[in-house]
Amino acid sequence: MLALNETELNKNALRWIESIKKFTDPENVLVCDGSREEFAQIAGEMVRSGEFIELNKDHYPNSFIYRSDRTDVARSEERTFIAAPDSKMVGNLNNYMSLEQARDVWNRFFRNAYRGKTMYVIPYALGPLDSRFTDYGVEITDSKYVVLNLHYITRMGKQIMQKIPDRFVKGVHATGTLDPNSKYIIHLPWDKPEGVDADILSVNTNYGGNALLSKKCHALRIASVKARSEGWLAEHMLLLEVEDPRGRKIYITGAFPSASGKTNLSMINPPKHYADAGWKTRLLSDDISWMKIENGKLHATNPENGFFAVVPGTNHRTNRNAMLTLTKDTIFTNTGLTKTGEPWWEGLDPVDDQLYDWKGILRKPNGEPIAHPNSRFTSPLANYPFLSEKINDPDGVPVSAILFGGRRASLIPLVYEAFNWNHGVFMGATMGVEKTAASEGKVGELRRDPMAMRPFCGYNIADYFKHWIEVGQKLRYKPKIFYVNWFRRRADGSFIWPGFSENFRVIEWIIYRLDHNDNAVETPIGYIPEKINLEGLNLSTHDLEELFRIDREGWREEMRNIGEYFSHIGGIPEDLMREFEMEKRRLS
Ligand code: GTP
Ligand code: SPV
Ligand code: MN
Repeated sequence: MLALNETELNKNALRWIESIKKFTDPENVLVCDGSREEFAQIAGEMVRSGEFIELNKDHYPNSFIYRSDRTDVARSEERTFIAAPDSKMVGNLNNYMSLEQARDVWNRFFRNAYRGKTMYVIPYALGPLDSRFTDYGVEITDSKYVVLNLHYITRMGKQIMQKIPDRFVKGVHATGTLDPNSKYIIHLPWDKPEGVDADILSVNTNYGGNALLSKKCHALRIASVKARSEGWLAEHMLLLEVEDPRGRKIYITGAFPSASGKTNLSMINPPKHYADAGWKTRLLSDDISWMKIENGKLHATNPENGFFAVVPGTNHRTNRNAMLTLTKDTIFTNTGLTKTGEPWWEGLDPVDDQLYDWKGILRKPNGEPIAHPNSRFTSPLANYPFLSEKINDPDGVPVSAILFGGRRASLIPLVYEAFNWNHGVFMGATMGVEKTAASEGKVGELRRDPMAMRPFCGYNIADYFKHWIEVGQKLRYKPKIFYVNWFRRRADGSFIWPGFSENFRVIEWIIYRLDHNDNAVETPIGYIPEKINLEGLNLSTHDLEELFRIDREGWREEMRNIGEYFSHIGGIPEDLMREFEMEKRRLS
């Protein structure tokens, strides 16, 4: 850690940091250098204060459990705001805040917020160094937990300091009281009210997407606004490299809502018979992709440098590569803990002994989850055993297919393909999904989550749809768009589709469709596979029918619901309305 006068930050950045210091009145200011020594020192302090529990060093070296406040366990969409001069800029799916209100929050909660505390300054880069994809930011925080998470999920510290340009994204986070009713996560993508010099303000929370401002706040909400004005896309998407048996590499992105399978698909291992045939998979991103138009193609990169990923359900059968990733240099948030100092969660082999639940209570498993359903692990990308060679490529990788999808117990087939780009945009824009534990609120309820960006688009979603249409118009080589649903259920509630590595069978069909015109059946909603490799899967004929059945009455009901959703948003671009009308006609 460095004192302010020891850094290589530019004058602008230094002046900004001084002004925040003056307003928040910390005991001292430290600029993070990103070194292992710095990590060890802060982690040591957290172990001594009881904020971190050090795990069993033999099995989990340099790894810790952090228990967040019991009222602060997921992103808070209700408390997330976009502040703008005009509510029309923000749209009906975001929470609008006036610039005056943002200034009030700033004055009420940030003045002297760091009194008696250390103010940490974290200079970070989003994207590979020296790439035209890359954007820079500085997060100021009083939270050691935030500092250590950013060590893993961003490129940060000394190597970044002298690269911070005059204009960078300014984030200020204060842990505050954690009072749930006074949580604010505020974005200021456009004008700032007088006296507030920041793009992101976050207070009275210390959880994930609320407090790690590089992630959803910068890499999605602020970046999406920038992306629109500069003609690119900042998306809540995984990025996967698939190598076929001939050695050709294919890049696939996928937008699935929070806790709906991005990390798992990005870490997929082909089933044995595919691996034996020569198929390989490598990871580029598990959560966010930035995509720019290059020579008429869509090129993608991962702005992040690590994982902040869902833990429950992860095991050697479902996601072996995640298990290999999280066994060192990892921060666990809200998992359980065994008496021998190992993390535990639902999905691991049962333990009959008592263990500590996510609240720290020692008890036997009794049906109440031991790990919080939204418990997470934070690890650096470098821990991952099968990274793409292109992970740091300043040009990114060309995308051939875009997947949309979410949890849907019925109606949506296992996979279907859009007729064309605009139809694909319609599919993404109208994604209806069941809510998960990744954000506060009722789990399971159906809601529209366009492109998995409902909580993350920094501006009016109708303008965002228009932007997607326009990006398509600029692309000479358009990726094909598909919709997938791993989550269709039987009447008894069980999943029909085995999921996880078996999803590779769907990927194989998708890749086949990139090159060929056959092996597809046209339906009113798009193309479904004529044949898909289901060998060795234990699916009944009824299951199979269910996976690909197009229930026309159900789809007409879906269209009525989409109609209401579109009128709620308002201002839907004409091209999208045309897709909607055509889909309704095909279904009638
Ligand atoms: P965020 O990090 O919140 O954005 O989530 P994500 O989209 O990366 O979801 P993730 O891959 O972490 O999966 C969330 C949950 O869904 C985990 O409990 C997984 O075990 C489960 N899951 C993922 N893929 C599948 C699948 O193919 N089938 C089934 N049944 N469950 C899955
Ligand atoms: C998500 O909710 O999509 C996440 C977790 O990736 S958080 O960083 O908390 O937003
Ligand atoms: Mn996510």
